[in-house]
Amino acid sequence: MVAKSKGGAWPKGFVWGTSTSSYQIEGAVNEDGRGQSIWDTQSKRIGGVANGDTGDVACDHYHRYADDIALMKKLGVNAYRFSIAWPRVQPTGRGAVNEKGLDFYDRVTDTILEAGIEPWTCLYHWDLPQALQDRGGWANRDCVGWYADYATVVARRLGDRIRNFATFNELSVFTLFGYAFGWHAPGLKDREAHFKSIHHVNLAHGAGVDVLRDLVPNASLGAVHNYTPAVPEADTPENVRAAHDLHEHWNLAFPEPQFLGYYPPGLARDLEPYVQAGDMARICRPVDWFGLNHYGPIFCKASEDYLHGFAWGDSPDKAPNAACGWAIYPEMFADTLLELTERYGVPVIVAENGCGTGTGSDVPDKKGRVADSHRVDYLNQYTAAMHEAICKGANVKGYFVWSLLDNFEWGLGYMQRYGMVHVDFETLKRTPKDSFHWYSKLIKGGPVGKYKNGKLPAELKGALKKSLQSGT
Ligand code: IFM
Repeated sequence: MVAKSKGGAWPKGFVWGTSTSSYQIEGAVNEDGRGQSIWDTQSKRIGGVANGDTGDVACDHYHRYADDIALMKKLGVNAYRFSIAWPRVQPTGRGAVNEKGLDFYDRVTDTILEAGIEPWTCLYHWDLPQALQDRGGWANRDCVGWYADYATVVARRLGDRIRNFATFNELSVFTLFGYAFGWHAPGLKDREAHFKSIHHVNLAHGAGVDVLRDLVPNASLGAVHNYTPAVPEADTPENVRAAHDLHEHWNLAFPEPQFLGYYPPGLARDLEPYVQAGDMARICRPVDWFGLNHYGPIFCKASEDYLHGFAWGDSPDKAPNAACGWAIYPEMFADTLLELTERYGVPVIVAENGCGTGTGSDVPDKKGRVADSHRVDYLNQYTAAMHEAICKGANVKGYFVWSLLDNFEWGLGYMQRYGMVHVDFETLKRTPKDSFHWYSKLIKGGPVGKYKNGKLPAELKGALKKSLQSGT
């Protein structure tokens, strides 16, 4: 239990970290035998990524990992979450293993450990080998076995030094955006493929947990979910219904079967044709924590233009804004932490939280200072809300800022920056921003800030309640 003090008191052994992912920072896409991923394909497709940006070079972390880990040491984090690129380990996703790819993750792991930082590793942060997509990707049930084989290779190689593994990152994002909305790789808008991908990713999670439990001594396992309130943008029956459906897809599609052994009602109906005898038990394997990625609520609306009838809507006119212009509701973060503690009964690790800003912001001044007060403001408020939730009983054991470095932001390319370290994408020079120094102080026990209690208008609060209570 944490003392109910205003600042500085965090649970003993609290994990303070920062997160990155392979395709977003590594670059070196054609080096040392790496195969192609679906994001190589997506970024080379006209219109696939803003400005035609690609991850070909990204932050060049493949060559600069030692400098980046030295920065983390300076930052003072005790944990670092990174992901492994499946196509570096198995260039065609199946069979032949690429030793040079594994060697890279060996070097990264050893350097992290030498810096006194604990590695937290995610097996899948969206860069599926293209060769597997050519066989249907996650819409093909065989992908479950391919993933289990890949997990086995990684566990055998790194499991002697890494015990914290996430099976997947943001399962609902890459399935929804990749198979239903067409925004992300593999760029599909296919109802059946989307439903199949949800179920197969759930099965792969279960298979991954089994492999890691068998092969990694003292393993600490989980999946990293996005979970955030889905608020109707206006209180109409259509929007309430849309929010209900979005909540099932975004928040519940993966945690419910993984922790509770069943799909939420609407999805259960849609997925029924693909669920075989014994599947729910295969998915529902005991894990050690709930990985939470949370940035802010989604305001949503009904729309026939999207496959499932829901779409992103507008935030309320008088929404509380962070300095970056985002509508922010830190108290909803606190509510989410309490809700997850109660619903799933395992510790929560906040695996991502952070603030993205657009082109033109986060620029070093003449003296080289990057004064990202918008990010400091955001992080201050969200960590204060987390502190409050912990004091009220939320079982939160760790917090990772997204992200260490400015990086390749998927469909937005390099337009949006999330880093506590500025990256000049011409020279690749790294410059710690004000938020880097702020986070460093927080970790050392600096004061917990205050948050402005951004309240939802009563009408929307009512609409949110209706959507959560409505049947399908
Ligand atoms: O950059 C992404 C990350 O890959 C997944 N979570 C959200 C981040 C910011 O959009």
